[in-house]
Amino acid sequence: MGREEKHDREGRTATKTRSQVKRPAMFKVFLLNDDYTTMEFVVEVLQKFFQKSVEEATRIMLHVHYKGTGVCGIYPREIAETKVSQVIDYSRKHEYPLQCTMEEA
Ligand code: TYC
Repeated sequence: MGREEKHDREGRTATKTRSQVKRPAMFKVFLLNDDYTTMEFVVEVLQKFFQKSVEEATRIMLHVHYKGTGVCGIYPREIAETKVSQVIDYSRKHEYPLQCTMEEA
């Protein structure tokens, strides 16, 4: 019995510790395909805002082009929101309709 009690107490302590150091919610950031944004521009965006190499950026761009959407990265909420705004603002400035969204991972 003594052993069981000790086991239970340890379990409760571990649970409490975990809840006190909760990891932040993470969000996937997606690019959406369209018929007007150039492939070169999408590769540039992936390098500029998501720190991708030209090879990785090209792979992601082609995935989005053929599948309709694709993940560019996974970030805490505020960083994901900033990436979405940066991509949309930069694309508008260059007169491209490129869309970027996020959803909880
Ligand atoms: N479909 C575009 C084209 O053929 C290229 C493209 C890829 C656009 C990915 C948006 O997120 C995108 N020019």
